[in-house]
Amino acid sequence: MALFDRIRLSPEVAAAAAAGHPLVALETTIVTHGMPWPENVATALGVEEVVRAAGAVPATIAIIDGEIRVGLSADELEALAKMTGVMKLSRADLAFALATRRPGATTVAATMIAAHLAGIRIFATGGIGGVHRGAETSFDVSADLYELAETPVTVVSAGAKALLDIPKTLEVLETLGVPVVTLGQDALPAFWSRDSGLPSPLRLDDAASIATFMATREELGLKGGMLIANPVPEADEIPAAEMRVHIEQATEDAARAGIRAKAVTPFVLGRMLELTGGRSLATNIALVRNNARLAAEIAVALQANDG
Ligand code: PSU
Repeated sequence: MALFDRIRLSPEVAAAAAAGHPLVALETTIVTHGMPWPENVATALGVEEVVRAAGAVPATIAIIDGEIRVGLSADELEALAKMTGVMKLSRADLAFALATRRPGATTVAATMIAAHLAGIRIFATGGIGGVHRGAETSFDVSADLYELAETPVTVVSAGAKALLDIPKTLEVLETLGVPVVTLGQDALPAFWSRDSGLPSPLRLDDAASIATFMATREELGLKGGMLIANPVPEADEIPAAEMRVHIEQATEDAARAGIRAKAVTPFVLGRMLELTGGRSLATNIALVRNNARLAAEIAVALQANDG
């Protein structure tokens, strides 16, 4: 079976690709494993609108009926958001879901692979996976980091999720040659909070400069993507000092419950929601929307450079 039999573009995405319009890839693990119903589907649909309003076309990615679907209808998105037993797919099991026709949501790593196959260079998410706390004994390091080193897609995030070991995550990204660029400030953001307490390796101040940096890496023939860290808007942030207590509690709870590997991030995000009385979810929604806007602006700037 040829590659084109495995990928199906929605009519909106196919028309945009044919016309050379800016496209932004969006993932679905955040829908199936990152947020509860019904906020998950409302957020996903709202994020698509943010991309459209900023002049680009959203391409939400999932695995349905043995195909990589690039662009979902509202009904398809809602069905996926309600479904139980959806696989959380990364590089290791993306093809497994296709081969066995299991429904699958794409993580950052799998979305990057699918976006690249579809010719999309920019992708917006909430926060990437990274090196988990205690990785020195658990070896739990997200495949997202290795994908950033391999696949030429720029990922717009609010930083690595604060539940991770952020200094170790930065070290691995540096070793792998992945640029980490924070928008508009010197400090690396930490997902729910604007300041991780660590300096960002690189800083740029607008979408056009990010597009120029991407083009320069392409000119040099450097493989892999890059990570953009876009601080959550001030009005929506929860300060790091306040989050620290909840993160410690949630990770302790995960360890006590014997939660491991792929299940850790969804469990901890769910516990954070309870511990913060819903505030972590409101902040998560705000930061994803903020990232979608920036990703669309970068896609528009890239197209202006190309044209
Ligand atoms: N951003 C969010 N919520 C999420 C994710 C990102 O706001 O749930 C997902 C992404 O799909 C990312 C995954 O790839 O969490 C990381 O999972 P892990 O830590 O198991 O690699």
